[in-house]
Parts: sequence; C-alpha cells; structure tokens
Amino acid sequence: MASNRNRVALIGRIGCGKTTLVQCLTHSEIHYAKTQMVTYTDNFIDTPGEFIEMPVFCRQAINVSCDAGLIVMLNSSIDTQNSASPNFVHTFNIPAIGVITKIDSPKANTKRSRNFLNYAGISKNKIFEVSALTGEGIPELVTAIHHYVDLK
Ligand SMILES: Nc1nc2c(ncn2[C@@H]2O[C@H](COP(=O)(O)OP(=O)(O)OP(=O)(O)O)[C@@H](O)[C@H]2O)c(=O)[nH]1
Ligand SMILES: [Mg+2]
Repeated sequence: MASNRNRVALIGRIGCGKTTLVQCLTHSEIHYAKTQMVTYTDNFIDTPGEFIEMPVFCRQAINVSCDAGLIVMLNSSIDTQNSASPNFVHTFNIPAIGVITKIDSPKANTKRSRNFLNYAGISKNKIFEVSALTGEGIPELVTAIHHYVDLK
C-alpha cells in the first residue's frame, strides 16, 4: 500500500485557503479551484472544507489524514466561525501545526484564529501566519514543514 508518510494533510473550513497554499508551496500558478474530492500530490493531501464543516464527513478527514507525515490545520483570519472540535488534532498520533491564512486582508483577525487553532489542540508555538498571495510567512512555514516532511 502506498505510504502517505511524506505527505502533508491539509484540513480547514471551506475557502480557508488550503488549495491556494498548496499552489503557493509548490510554486504553481495561483488560481481558484474548489476542491471537489481529496486530492493527492507528491507532498500534499488536500481535503475539501466540507470534511471538517459537516460532521457526517468528519471521519473522512480523519481517514485520509491518519497516516500523513504532518497535519496542517488551517484557519482563515477573516473567518468568524470555527468547525474544529476541541482537541481535534489529537485524534491523530502524528505531528500537527496550525496555519493562519489571508493575513494580507484588512479584515484579518489573527488573535481569533489563534484561539480557534488552540481550541483544536495546536500549541501556541506551532502556529504560523501566512499570506499565499503576498508570500508573507511562507519561508518560515516551509522551514517548519521540513522538520516533518521532505518536500520535493
Ligand atoms: N487575500 C487572500 N485570499 C486568499 C489567500 N489564500 C486563499 N485566498 C482566497 O480564498 C479563496 C478560497 O481559497 P481556496 O484555496 O480555494 O480555499 P480551500 O480551503 O481550498 O477551499 P475548499 O476547497 O472549498 O475547501 C480563493 O478565492 C483564494 O484566492 C490569501 O492568503 N489571501
Ligand atoms: Mg480547496
């Protein structure tokens, strides 16, 4: 069976920026593409936001991520709502980091995002603030990911 040990699983609400972050990290063209199904690439498992937003799909988020090398839980800094249950990331016996997206937005509220990510079980020192559009915070995130997964 193929191993996902060298893949990063991305989990977060619809539109939080998972696919855009993968495009940024893989130096691909940034364009909007709604994730319709779990999408595997060399180093990433991109999940649809419905997996965390709709309880009926939540087990799927766990199933497809449970043998990844790293869980990245994303939260958009402009999203006022949370969908992750308390300590959600501790469902997995694998490392997890948090990523706050869209920090370029004038409406960004990173404090709120930090609270949501803490609530999901991510330690305060494992949260990274990024903008996939401006590139801010991306080098620090890449360094952090390299601690767990060898990105191609
Ligand atoms: N301003 C800004 N917009 C962003 C950023 N990242 C993503 N977006 C925008 O947010 C929208 C949704 O981004 P996606 O990457 O498709 O979100 P997703 O989490 O993959 O969403 P689903 O596939 O529906 O689960 C797009 O219009 C992106 O351009 C960012 O860093 N800054
Ligand atoms: Mg997507």
